[in-house]
Amino acid sequence: MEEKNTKIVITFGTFDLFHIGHVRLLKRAKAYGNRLVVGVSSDSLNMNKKKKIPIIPQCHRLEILKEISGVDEVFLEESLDLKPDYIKKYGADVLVMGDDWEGKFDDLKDLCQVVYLKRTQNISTSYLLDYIVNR
Ligand code: C2G
Repeated sequence: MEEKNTKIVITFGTFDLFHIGHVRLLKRAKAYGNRLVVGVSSDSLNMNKKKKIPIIPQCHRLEILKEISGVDEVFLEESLDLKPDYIKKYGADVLVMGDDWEGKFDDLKDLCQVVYLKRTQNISTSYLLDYIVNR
């Protein structure tokens, strides 16, 4: 049986106002394999989920993620419920998410390894937004 020498990692995010927390999550995620696929949540998914459209439009967020070293492929995440389909479509061996999602994807452990990583402290998109608005 031919040894599968690619280990595919998948992660998901909005990555709005791209910041150091996003960079460190992607870097640590890539360390779980040798190919990193990133699902970037669409503007409409965010409108449905967070009742607000991201500051940076999806086409720019996709382009930014595509240019991050260590990211091998990006795609538009259309729904939170499609993760099993995306994991199968991209042949992911590991799903990596920040620990603000702790336990939320344990039901996917029959499809792939599921890893929650500690978030980077004291930085977030909402914090940046508040800072900019109240500056
Ligand atoms: N993150 C982090 N440290 C921060 C901020 C974010 O490690 N200070 C991580 C999050 O935990 C997440 C990723 O960076 O794993 C992207 O974060 P967001 O853009 O906030 O994405 P989110 O709204 O959590 O994901 O299917 C999930 C959706 O795509 C939305």
